[in-house]
Amino acid sequence: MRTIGVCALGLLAVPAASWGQVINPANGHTYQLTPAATTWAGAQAAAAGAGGYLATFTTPSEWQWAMANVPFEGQFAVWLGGRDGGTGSWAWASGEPFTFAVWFGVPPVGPAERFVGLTTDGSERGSWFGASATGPLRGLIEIGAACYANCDGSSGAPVLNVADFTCFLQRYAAGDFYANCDGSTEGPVLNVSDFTCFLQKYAAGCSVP
Ligand SMILES: [Ca+2]
Repeated sequence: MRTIGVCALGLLAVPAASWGQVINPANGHTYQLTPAATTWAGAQAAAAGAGGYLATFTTPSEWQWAMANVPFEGQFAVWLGGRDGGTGSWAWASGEPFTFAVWFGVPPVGPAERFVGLTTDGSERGSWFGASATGPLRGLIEIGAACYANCDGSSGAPVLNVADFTCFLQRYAAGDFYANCDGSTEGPVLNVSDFTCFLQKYAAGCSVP
């Protein structure tokens, strides 16, 4: 008997996890934490695996919105996507211009302070700091609005094709937090709503690589 289908996949047991996602209505981007604390590079890899990148606060309003709305899940600090090439010239790994910062005190300098962290608890909450690459911290992932459905990360034309469906099914079956398209936080976190969500995002297209 063949039972593979949306309904059968919807019954797959997926462990409960903290996958709280929020969408910023101003830019349509999704923000969520990496599942585990790791190095800055590890967090960046996890962000890429989720279809995004370590968060870039390119405007004061984006930072303010995140501090008010992202569930930081008890973390005292998280990685952002900024780094210093060693010359005191900070940059976002995404390539966006680094035009704004909320350093606690003076801008960090030195080889032990080249990766940007965001303080998410205590009296310095909201301020940024420089840290060594090791952490470990969880990372704040930012996922662009139009590209969630580009599951396989392809850049050719068309960007969205059947490979993205296969990719989504595989990641769903694997319990990958990418598949939690609707951002639900209560079990089962992965269910049929995530298929509906994926289909809607696929239909909406993916115009920005
Ligand atoms: Ca951003």
